[in-house]
Amino acid sequence: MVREPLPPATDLLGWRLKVSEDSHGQHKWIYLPPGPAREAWPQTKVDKYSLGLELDSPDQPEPKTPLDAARNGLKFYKELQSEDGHFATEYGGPLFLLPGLIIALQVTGQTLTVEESLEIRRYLLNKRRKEGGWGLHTAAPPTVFGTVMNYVALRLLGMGPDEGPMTEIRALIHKMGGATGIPTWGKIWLSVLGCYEWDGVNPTPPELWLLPDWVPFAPWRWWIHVRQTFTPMSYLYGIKFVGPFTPLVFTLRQELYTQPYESINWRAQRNNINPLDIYNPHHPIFDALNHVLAIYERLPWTPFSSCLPLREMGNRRAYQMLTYEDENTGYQTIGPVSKAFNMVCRYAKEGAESDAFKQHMSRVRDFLWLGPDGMMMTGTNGSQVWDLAFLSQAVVETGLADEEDNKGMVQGMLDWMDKAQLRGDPKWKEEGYRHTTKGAWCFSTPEQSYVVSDCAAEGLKAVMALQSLAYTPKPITLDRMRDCIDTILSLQNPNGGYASYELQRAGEAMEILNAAEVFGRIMVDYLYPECTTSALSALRYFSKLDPTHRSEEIKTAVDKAIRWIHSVQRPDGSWYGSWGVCFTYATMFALESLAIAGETCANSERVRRACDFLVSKQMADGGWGETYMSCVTQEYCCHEQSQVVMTSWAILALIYGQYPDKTVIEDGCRLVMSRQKRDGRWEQEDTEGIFNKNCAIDYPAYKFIFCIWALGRADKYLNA
Ligand code: LAN
Repeated sequence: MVREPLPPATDLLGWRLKVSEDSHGQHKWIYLPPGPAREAWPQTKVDKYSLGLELDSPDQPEPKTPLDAARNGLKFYKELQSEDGHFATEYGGPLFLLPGLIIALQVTGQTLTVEESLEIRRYLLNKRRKEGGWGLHTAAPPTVFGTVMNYVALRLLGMGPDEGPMTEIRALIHKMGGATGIPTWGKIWLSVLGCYEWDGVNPTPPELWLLPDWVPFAPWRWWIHVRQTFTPMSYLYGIKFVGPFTPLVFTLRQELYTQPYESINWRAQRNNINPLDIYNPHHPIFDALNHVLAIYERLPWTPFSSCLPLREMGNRRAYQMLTYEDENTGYQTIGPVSKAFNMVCRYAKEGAESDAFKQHMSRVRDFLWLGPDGMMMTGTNGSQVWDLAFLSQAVVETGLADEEDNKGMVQGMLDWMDKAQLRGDPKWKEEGYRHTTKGAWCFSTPEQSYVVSDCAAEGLKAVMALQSLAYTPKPITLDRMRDCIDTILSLQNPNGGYASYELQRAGEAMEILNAAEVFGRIMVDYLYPECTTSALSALRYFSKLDPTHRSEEIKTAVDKAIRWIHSVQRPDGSWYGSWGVCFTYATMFALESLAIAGETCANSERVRRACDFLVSKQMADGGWGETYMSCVTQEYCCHEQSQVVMTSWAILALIYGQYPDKTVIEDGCRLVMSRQKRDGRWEQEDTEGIFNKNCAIDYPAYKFIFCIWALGRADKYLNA
C-alpha cells in the first residue's frame, strides 16, 4: 500500500542505460543534460520502458490461441533486448540497501550526482507506505529498521528536517520508540555514521576469523552472504570506525531519539530490538554469548586495539578476507550489503585516494537502477543470466525460437551466454574459501564471479537449448559444458540435495548465532527443491547429449536428488519455496524433477497429490495467486487477486505432472491471456520473489518469461 506516485524529479528524457561498458552485462544509468550529447545518443526502447515512458508499440493481432498470445508477448518483449544480447531489468524490493550505500558514501566523503540524488529521494518517498514509514521491503508494513534507515538516507540526500513528510516520519519514529530499538544491522550502520554508539551494538568480533578451520562454528562455514557481510562489519566493529562528525550527524542524533542522545544508556541497547522488527528472536545461547563477549570488550585494554594483539590480528585477518572478496568480484562483492560495507573498510584503511577505494567507486552504479518510481538499489548487480536462461528455454520449447522474426534475438542471447560463462576459478579461491566456479554461470554477470548451483544449471540448460537449434552457431563446446557439469556434480550434498552457492558446511544449529533479527535461515546454506531440480535436470539433459561424460556418476546423482525431492514434499502435496513465492514456485520445480523421473499423474500418487494441491488453490477466475506471506508463515496465503506469474507457474507445473483435466489449464491460460495488453505486454503485478524467509524481492522479467513459456507449453498440451 503506497501513495499516489510523485512526478519525476528529473527530466526522464535525459536518462540512458549503458550496458556492458566496463564488464560483460554491466548496467549503468547515465543522465545526459539537454544538448548535443543527448541528441547524439537517442533513448532506446529499454530506456523508455524501464522509465515508464510511452513506447508507441503497435497493437498486435488479436490472439486466437495461447501460442498466439505467447508470440505477441515475445514480440513486445524482444524489443527490450539490449544491444549486447541480454534483457536488462530492475531488481528492487528490499528497502534496507540504499540507506547503507548512502551512509557509506557520506562517511567516505563521496557524493552522487544531483540527478541521482533527486531520483533516489523520489523512489524512497514513492515507496513510503500509507502508514507513514517503510518496512523491510516495499510490500511490508513499517518497521524501525526500514523507517529510520530511509529517513536517515533522505536527510543525507539533502532533505530538510521539516521538508515534505519528514516531520510526520520523525513523529512515527518517535511513536515507535525511537532509533534505539533498531535491529543490529541498523545499529551498525548508524554507529558507522556516528548516530549510535558502538557500545550499544552486540560484539561483532573480527577475532572469529582467527578460529582454526576445524572449529564447528568458524565463519568459513557460514552461508556465503552472511560471512561476506559479517567480515566488513566485524572489521568496522574491531576498529570502532566512525565517520566524520558533521553538523548533520549531530542534528540527526537529536532527531532520531526520544531522549537527548547524550543521556542514552548505550550498553542497555544491545538487545533492545523493537518487537515490530523481530522475525527471528535471538537464541538464549546467543544472548549469553554476547554477555560474555561484552565483558571481553570492556577489558581495559580493548579500546586501544593496537595494544591487544588478538584484536589487531583479528582486524588484519578480516581485512584480508574482504580484500580477497573485492578482488575476486571486480569490487562488486557478492551483493549490495557487503558492497557498501567493504567500501567503508577500504576507505578506513587505505583512504579515498587508494586504488581499492577508487575501484569500489567505479562499481557503485552497477547497483543503482532507475525505474518508473525513481532510483533504487538492486538486490544484486542485476539478474542477467537468470532471466536469460529461462527465456532461452521458453523460446526454444515453445518453438518461437524457430520463427524467422526471432532468430536475430536468439543469436544475441546465445552470444551473451557464451561470454558469460566462467572459464576458471576465482583468483583467491582457497584463501577466500570459495567453491570452484569453472564452467559455471552466475546469477548476474561473470564479473561478480559467484557460482550458484541453479544458475549454473539453468545457464547450461539454456545453452543446450539454444545450441539445439539448427541455425545457431555452437560456441560452447562439449568440453566447456563438461566443466559446468563437473562443477554441478561437485555441489551435490551427501543426501542428494542442492544448496545455493556452496556445499552445506555446517548444520542448522548454527542459527543459534543468527544476529540479524529480521531474517530467518541465514547462517548456513540450506537445501532447496528449486536448486536441486535445476541441478538434476541439467545433469540429466546433458547426459543425453553426451553419454560419455561421467554418466554413471550423473545417474547416481540424479537418483539421489530425486529421492531428496521426494523427502521434502509436504503432506498437503506441495513444496515450500525459498526463492520465489512460494508453494506454487517450488511445486513447479519439484514437478519438473518428478517428470524427469518419469512420474506423472498417471503413475504417481505423489504427483497426483501435488497437482491436487495446486488445483485446490485455483481461483474463481481461473488464475492462481499467493502472497509473499506464504514464505514468511510457511502456510499458503492466498492473494486477493490472481497473478499472471503464479498462474503461469501453476500451468507449467500441471503440465509437468500431465494433469488429465485440461479445462483447469485452459482456464489458467484464459486468465493470463485476459491480462495481456493489446501491444503484447503484461503489466507488473505483485512481488514474485523472496529471500531469507522474510524479505520480498521483485523479478519483473518473470511476467514475460513465464507467461510466454506457460502459454506456449499449454498450447501444445491442449492440442496433443
Ligand atoms: C538471490 C537472488 C537469486 C537467487 C536464486 C538464483 C533465485 C536462488 O535460486 C538461489 C539464491 C539466489 C542466488 C539469491 C540469494 C540471496 C540474494 C543474493 C538474492 C535473493 C538477491 C538478494 C539476496 C541477498 C542476500 C541480499 C542481501 C541481503 C543479505 C541478507 C546479505
